[in-house]
Amino acid sequence: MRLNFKTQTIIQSMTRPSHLLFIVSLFILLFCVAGCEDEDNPGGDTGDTEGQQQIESDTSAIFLYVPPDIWTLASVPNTGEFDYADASNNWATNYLRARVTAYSTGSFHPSGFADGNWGNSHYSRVVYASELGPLQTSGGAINPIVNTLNIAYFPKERGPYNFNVQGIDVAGKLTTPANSWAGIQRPLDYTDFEDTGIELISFWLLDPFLESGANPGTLYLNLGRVSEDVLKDGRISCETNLPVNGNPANGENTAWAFVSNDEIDAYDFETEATAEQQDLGLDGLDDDGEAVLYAEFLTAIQNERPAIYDLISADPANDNYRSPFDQDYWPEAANWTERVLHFKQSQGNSLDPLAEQTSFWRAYRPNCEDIDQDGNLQETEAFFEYRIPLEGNMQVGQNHIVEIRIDESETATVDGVPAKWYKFEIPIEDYDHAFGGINSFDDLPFMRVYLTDFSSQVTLRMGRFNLIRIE
Ligand SMILES: [Ca+2]
Ligand SMILES: [Ca+2]
Ligand SMILES: [Ca+2]
Ligand SMILES: [Ca+2]
Repeated sequence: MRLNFKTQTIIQSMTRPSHLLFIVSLFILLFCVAGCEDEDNPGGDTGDTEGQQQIESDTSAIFLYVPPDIWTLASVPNTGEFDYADASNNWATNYLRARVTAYSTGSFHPSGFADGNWGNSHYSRVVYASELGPLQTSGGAINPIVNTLNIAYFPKERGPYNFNVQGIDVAGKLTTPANSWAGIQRPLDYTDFEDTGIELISFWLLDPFLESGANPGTLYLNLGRVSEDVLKDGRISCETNLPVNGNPANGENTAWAFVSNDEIDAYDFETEATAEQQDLGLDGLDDDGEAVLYAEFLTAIQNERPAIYDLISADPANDNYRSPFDQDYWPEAANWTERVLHFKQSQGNSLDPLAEQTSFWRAYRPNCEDIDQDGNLQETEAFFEYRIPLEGNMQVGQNHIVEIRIDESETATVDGVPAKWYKFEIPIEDYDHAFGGINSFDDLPFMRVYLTDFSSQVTLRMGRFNLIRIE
């Protein structure tokens, strides 16, 4: 089991604007070690700084897709859509949470897997930059492979910390997948969009329905203040604050978690040995501890869903990590959209012995609700919401779609189906709703991305997911 804590620190520090000059060069180094001649040039050779890249003389892109593990589990959106979203210390807050995984893929091809298993899907194959058209730059090399941010959504799979007995069927699946939701969120480096001239959210989306029937649903983007309190108890859950070496626990249980009373003094695990003790998930509990804190839920499962009691009680919080590359766990025929199911889980994710060989699949950042690392729990929900209904055969002009590209070349075709990409350009000012009284664009410190209304699994594969700054 090998963790590279120095590398981890570098990745974490990427959230800090002051470190970004340092980071851009390190980023190249870091990922090129893992085989990244294929990067879609994330700020690399142009000499640009601050996590952005000049794309025209007066335009630059701020990357939202890197680093991929900066995206963490989202708090429940308090939009009125999801019941009890504003309740505190109440399990009902999470009753509709399903499973989501965010990960990034470039050219990486794990050893030990046949091409047919790894690449024979639009949602795991290599994407060449030519599929998305030329990237206009003011200089520097263009790399041939696009590093995509992939968001896999599983509306039938029970999300972590979802204790809704009535919402789980006798097979352990969620009973009303179209009502489920799940999402991810991240802090932003530039929060004053007026001052920095950020005017657009831009991304390419691979048609999500190339390998499945119609499964319409909705993608929502939130910009502004979204709550960091994922386990909504008014307290910061942070793995690096959990007890080590048998120290008496200076903390207490909420309805959701064991939380420390100490100030956070680190966002990295100190050593591999401390990681082994602290990598317990947002609830701060191992599976035995979960059985105690969530005993009421387990008892109800035993009484009302006895057939799945063993399954559920093995991981009561449903937060245990499994590598997509774990050949003991996944049957050989499991496809990659299935294999990522447990990738974003927070218990045991930092201890993955396979992480070193998995390049962009790193998941070892400690889990912590304080994602902007300011020592405070941001609980306000005040944000602009952008609503993007997704269905088959969308057209230019619909849903902020500005361009459609179909690529019939061999590398972009799977089982006779060519790639179809939609380019979205969403003006920041063209929001669908403003929640929590927000009325200006000068304080937008977070982004949340969530999905709902889908009835079955969907993977959103996004290329060049950027904020566009026009100077
Ligand atoms: Ca909390
Ligand atoms: Ca667990
Ligand atoms: Ca963890
Ligand atoms: Ca914070």
